[in-house]
Amino acid sequence: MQQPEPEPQSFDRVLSSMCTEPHPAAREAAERFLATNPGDPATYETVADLERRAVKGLATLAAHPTPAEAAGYVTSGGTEANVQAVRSARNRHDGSDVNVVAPTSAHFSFTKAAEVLGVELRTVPLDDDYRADPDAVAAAVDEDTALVVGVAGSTEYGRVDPIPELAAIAEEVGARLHVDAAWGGFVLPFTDHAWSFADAAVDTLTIDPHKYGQAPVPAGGLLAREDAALDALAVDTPYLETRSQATLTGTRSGAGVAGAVAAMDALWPDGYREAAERAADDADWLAGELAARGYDVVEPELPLVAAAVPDSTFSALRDAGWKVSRTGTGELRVVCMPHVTRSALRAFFDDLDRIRR
Ligand code: 0PR
Repeated sequence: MQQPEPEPQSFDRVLSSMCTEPHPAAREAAERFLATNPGDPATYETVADLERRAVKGLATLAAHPTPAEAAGYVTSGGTEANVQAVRSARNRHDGSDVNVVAPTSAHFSFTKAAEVLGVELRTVPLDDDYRADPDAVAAAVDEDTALVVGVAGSTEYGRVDPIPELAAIAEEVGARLHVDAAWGGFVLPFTDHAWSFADAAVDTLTIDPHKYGQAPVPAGGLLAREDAALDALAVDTPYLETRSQATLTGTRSGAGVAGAVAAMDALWPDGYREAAERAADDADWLAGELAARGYDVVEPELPLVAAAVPDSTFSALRDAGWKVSRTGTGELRVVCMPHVTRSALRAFFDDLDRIRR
């Protein structure tokens, strides 16, 4: 019997995802490159060229000093980029008893990295506005610290850590600095936060096209200031035309690479600036509306709003079809992605007000 074609869920009520509707040109480019494998660049030369363009584009966003020469590649997502950053720092560090120091706000991919790579993950407390506390980081590092992690756009509260301070601490003990801008990287260029290669001695950086970059999944991004960071990841590939491979996965998505390039071609910089500005306005509006209803709101820094709502309200919103999620301490979390329109937020408040009556 013929089954109906399953349709992906609509984005109308998705308020907590970090993915979004891809740009139409990105969707189309992804489809064209579905059967290509940038993991074999000597065979799939066009997609390999596109990947160099993707890296140059990402490096431009992240203010790399020489974007055309930046090292990096299009990963399967932020998780792979973060795992690889830890792996690179570990491989470049002298000594075997390596540790990584990260704020407790760091994404759980660092927990995976530490487990897989056999390094110690030292998580340190945040300041009272959910940012990495430089004093706590300074107290946690030692000569075995291979990597200090700063988050530029944290998953739960959208906070930007004090990257220049963290870089100085890393430098003092001979550690590298990794910035996780997986989500924030396509918004931060339009703010005055210090987060990029130009702002501090950043060694590696995660910046994901498949989040705010409006590229199709899978497209994450790993960038490095120097080639040595990627060289430290390379393994020999005896039967390929290319001699070595620095990626974690072997066969990779050419669709992700082509989609990322098409999205950046279409949207950098004006389209991304407009999206970032609209999202910032919406987040401020949302925070104000929640506060006006008496909820404790964590003031948005990037377009992500958290507010303490009762469990029963949260459940009722879920029952009404709203895809909302909660922080570790139970606050409702709304990520103002490009698909989250003001009219969707108004509909959300219509439901919230009905639930509260
Ligand atoms: N770094 C940061 C700061 C992140 O927020 C995330 C994902 C990652 C790294 C890992 O990225 P990948 O998921 O691409 O490997 N943050 C979201 C989260 O864990 C991911 C997400 C995306 C969750 C879409 C739900 C969803 O619908 O919450």
